[in-house]
Amino acid sequence: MSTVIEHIETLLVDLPTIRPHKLSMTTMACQTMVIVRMRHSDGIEGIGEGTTIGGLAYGPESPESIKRNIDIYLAPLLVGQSSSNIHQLRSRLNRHARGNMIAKSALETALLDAQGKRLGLSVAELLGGARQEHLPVLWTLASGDTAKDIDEAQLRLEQRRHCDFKLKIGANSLDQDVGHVAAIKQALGDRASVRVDVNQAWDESTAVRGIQALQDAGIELIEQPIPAREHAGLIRLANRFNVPMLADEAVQDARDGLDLVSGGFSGAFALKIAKSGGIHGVLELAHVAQAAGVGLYGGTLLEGTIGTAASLHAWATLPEMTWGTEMFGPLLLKDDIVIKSLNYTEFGVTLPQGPGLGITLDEEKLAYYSRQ
Ligand code: MUC
Ligand code: MG
Repeated sequence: MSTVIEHIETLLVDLPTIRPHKLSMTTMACQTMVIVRMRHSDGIEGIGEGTTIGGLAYGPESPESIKRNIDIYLAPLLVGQSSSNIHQLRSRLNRHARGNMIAKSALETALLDAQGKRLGLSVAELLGGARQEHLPVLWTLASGDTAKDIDEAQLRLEQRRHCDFKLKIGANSLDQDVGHVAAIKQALGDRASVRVDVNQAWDESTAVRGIQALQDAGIELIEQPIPAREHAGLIRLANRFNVPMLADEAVQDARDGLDLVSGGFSGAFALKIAKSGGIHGVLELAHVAQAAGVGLYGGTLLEGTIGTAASLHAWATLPEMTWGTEMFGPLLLKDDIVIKSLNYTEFGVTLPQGPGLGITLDEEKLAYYSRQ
């Protein structure tokens, strides 16, 4: 008899951050992850993670809605189904439930983790094999204080932890933001690549002024300067400046990617398993980017170790990413809920080994940080 999905449990897990993390739309002091535990009839458990930023500040799914929508709508579509045909299970979810990409991503991760454990293969191996075992990882400077950000960057450089930095801007006036970014770039000089993420905060004319000043200051990449839906504006900015644009909120899945490139976009796409409903969806977007000559960047919604590991298995199957990755989520958190944390060395992270994700839950920590 074939293996079936027997039970799906979801847990809300709150982990404090090591310092306030200031973005244009919210300041985080804690990260909330939705952890999925999916038990199969062969006794195997797959784990997954669905995480967003700042409740409903970043996107239409909140941690609480992810948990409830899995519990009430998505889990019943999977329980009792055969465990191993992941494409069929994805189609079933998509046929019966619109949107909910983060929730679907968490479930697909748990399915892949279980399938890998069942077959004795890592998730990257299930996807055809890893082309890279060590991936570059940048760090986001977002304390909200220029001097603190410079100290933080110097320390990361000395530790050989990170040499690429992304600055979160858009919450302050344009002049303040440009002054902050230029001071950090000047302090770090050629030792570091400095990029900015505006998280949609500017209108197009502000973006024209801001990007010109940032380009003059030596900034290497401008992420999502204007609202997500303004594809035409993002294409105009990409064509206007030498400094490349990184589409993030504007590009959820392969369809968005196709719209942007067919409209004349050049630059790079931030890939995130959470935006695309999981690993298979995000790889479809990556393939559109590759075909169109758009650069790849491994993005995060500040997931903990489980979501970060899932993303790493996906990125590992791609050729070298033009802009590296930002898979630093676990480093922003004060503690972890897994037995063995990811290994961050030499300006990057190592792909975890072992069947499935290669990650084991720490039951005590999980119980301690789970919301009652
Ligand atoms: C985003 O929009 O890129 C990634 C790193 C970070 O600090 O925030 C996220 C979300
Ligand atoms: Mg972004």
